[in-house]
Amino acid sequence: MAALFAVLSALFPLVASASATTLAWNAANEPVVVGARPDLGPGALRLRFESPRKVEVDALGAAVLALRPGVEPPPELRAEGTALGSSERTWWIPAHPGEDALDVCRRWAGHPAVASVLPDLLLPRRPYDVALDDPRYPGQWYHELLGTEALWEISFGDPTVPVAVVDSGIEIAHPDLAAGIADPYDAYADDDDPSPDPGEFCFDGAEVVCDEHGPAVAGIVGARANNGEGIVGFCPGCTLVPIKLLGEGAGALHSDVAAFEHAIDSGAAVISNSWGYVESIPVPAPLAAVIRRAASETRGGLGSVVVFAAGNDDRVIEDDELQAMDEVLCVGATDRYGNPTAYTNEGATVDLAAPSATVTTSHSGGYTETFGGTSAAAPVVSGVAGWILSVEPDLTATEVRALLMETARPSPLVTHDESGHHPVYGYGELDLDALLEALYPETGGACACSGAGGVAPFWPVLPALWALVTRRRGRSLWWHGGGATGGDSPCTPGDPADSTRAMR
Ligand SMILES: [Ca+2]
Ligand SMILES: [Ca+2]
Ligand SMILES: [Ca+2]
Repeated sequence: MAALFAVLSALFPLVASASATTLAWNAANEPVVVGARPDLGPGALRLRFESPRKVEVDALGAAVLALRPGVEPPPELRAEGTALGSSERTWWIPAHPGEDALDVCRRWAGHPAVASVLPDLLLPRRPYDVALDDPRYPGQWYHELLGTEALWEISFGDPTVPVAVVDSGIEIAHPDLAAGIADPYDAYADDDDPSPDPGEFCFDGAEVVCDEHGPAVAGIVGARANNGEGIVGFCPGCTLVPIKLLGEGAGALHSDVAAFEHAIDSGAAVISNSWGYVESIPVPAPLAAVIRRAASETRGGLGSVVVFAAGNDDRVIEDDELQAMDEVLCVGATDRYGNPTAYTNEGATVDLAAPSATVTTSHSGGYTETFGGTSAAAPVVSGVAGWILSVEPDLTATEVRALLMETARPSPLVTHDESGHHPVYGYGELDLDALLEALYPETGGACACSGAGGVAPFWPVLPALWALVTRRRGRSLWWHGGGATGGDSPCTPGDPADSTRAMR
């Protein structure tokens, strides 16, 4: 019965999440017969179970029976049933002529050898593969590489979790983004439409919309799922807060700060950044200050997970740069084989590597298969962070960053140092299997029916779990006070207020 409940829980997650009561069918508590289903064979019925909750389901004209422990199959069972396994502990019994599914059950329900019997229910299965009707989803190789569907088995993301995308123009009317957009802002022009403007980043003087960067990043984070359109982002159920920061030409520092202020005002759970300064400069102090506020003050003090791309200059990141901030999750890019991309920046402050998600949304309602750079890796992590906060909304930003780093998989292609770090891969490659293992230790991963409430209580088990993870990986914990919540300014004042910024 417990197994059946598990199956039913998987089938009807909304109904089944309330309690762990078994489905109480027996001869004394029969389902209601809704009608016969002769189209499904002799004795088939449509049944409605009233207890412990309403479930309406078809049954073939047969029963499935389990024997009590240690009881030999009685001869009359052998005569009319078929064992479902070599152990002969479970049996399938077809209805006699003129009987229906319930008649068979009634005959066997009171038998002293029988532990449980149920009609042979036609329970609609939910496949492990998430059914997706997005036509370009099969081309999104990085979801297959990472096993993202295992996350979506649990949740597509919660619309109460806003993920801010700070980028170039973001096409808020894109058919694969529009339904998820809230609170759009253009920090570059200080208006409320962050869509790319004609002529931006066209490079050939054309006065049409050319810029795909913003839509591409936003799509990787949160393109809608199952809308019959395009692709699927990592957190397709999260809300997207598009913030345009980059336009044609240099932007001013005040717009960088205003972008983060808007993210804070929007209650952003995650702030995704696939941009950086062209020159290696210390992070301007007012920007550092607003990023620290975002990382610690949003969500009632839990903070936003601030993600930055490592950058694409194939150089070492200085410790005082934007993407090197303690409060920032710095993401390098790998290819589909786990090799580092040729351009990805490196250094002691790289936290994590993720695949460069090349297939994504583009401008003018279109799609691209040639997006790239660390710009395409950071939003992978941002989307996953949005997913984490969808299922575990009480985690702090520091805890989410630490969780992602602790569950990252050291690259087998290089040697990580004794603390588990490598200048290119950081603490390793994003590992969604390990992430699920950390969040759902009892179920070992994706299961819509883990625990009675659907989501295992995470926080109480985490310290022990991390001790385990740490032993296994031979590296130090990244915990509160372990360097992830630094309050000292790593930057120097007096930075240029009008730095140019780069994409890709
Ligand atoms: Ca605008
Ligand atoms: Ca879609
Ligand atoms: Ca960092």
